[in-house]
Amino acid sequence: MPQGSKVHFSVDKNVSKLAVGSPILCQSATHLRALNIPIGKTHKLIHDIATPRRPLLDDPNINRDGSFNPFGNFRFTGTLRPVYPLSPKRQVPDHIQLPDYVEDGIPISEHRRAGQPPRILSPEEQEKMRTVCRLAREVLDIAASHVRPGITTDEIDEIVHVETIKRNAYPSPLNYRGFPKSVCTSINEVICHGIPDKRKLQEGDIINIDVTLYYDGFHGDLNETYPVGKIDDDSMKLIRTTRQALDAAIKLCKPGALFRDLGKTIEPIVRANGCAVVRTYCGHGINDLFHCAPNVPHYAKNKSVGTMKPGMAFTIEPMVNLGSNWDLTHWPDDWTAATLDGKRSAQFEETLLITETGVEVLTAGQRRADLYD
Ligand SMILES: [Co+2]
Repeated sequence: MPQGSKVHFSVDKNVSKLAVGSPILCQSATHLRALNIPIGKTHKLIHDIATPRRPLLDDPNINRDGSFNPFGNFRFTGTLRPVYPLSPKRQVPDHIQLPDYVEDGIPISEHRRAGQPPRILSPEEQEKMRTVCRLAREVLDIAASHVRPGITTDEIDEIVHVETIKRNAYPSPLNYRGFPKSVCTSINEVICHGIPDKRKLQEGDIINIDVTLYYDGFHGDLNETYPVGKIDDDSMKLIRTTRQALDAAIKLCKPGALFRDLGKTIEPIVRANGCAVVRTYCGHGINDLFHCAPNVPHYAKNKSVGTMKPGMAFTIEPMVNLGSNWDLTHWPDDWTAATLDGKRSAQFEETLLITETGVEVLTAGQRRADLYD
């Protein structure tokens, strides 16, 4: 999951605690008043999002099965639409160790340690990073094996959630800054932070699955972009270019290398293939915090500070758009980041550890034939 300038979900604290889809949202206004929950625009908004609708003959935002697009007045940049209602909030059993933001969505320790230099992990902490990153890779690979036309992103979310808990880990995205699901699923023109919903994958789509696990006090974060069935040549080139750019950046990582130099390698590869690097979201430090220093931009001529040192863990996760436009806009859900021109976007992410002699790709997986051969 990239770090960046996400617009924070600005609902009243009492209301934001309620999961979309939670039965309490469908109680009467009197009931909400009795629970001391403010009623107003926000409640109406959440109520609207959480409730299936009856199709009207002339409403293009309501599908025949009662699912619907909750942002009918929004000017979408491409053809993808959200398909609501979201499924109810998934539960986490009591024995799972939880990060600090689970209750209220606020990663308080990230705020507390903001501005601090990147942490150097002890050998024991490095071993914990290895473990959680291996588990995260297992979960991503299982989720990816289910990618096919007809599966919904909510079904992928359920797979990620169940497989994460099977490993006694917590799905880090769940309620992180209020994110409603256990994984990010970003389709076609969505750059990142797509919310799993009832939309079925279609032949020719591309989908990024971004998995983060929290286990034994540490986070492990990775993502990959996959074709759904047969995809067009531009989409395949986009995916391969993005992977190539990440691989080239990883090769630079070693003690003494500068974080600001990674973008200098990524951007020319991307441009040479007729694509653009997203500037709004960056890679990030990762350890007992989900997102922390260093900031890792993927574009050239960035001013990121810092030198890589043994024991630092961070992600590199370039987001690459087809064409020349790197800019993005957010859907009214305040999460989904989509390209401005509606063209497709791809991403790959690995969590890395700087060692005495170079770099260890903690989330490394099997070589994908469709990316290299
Ligand atoms: Co990330």
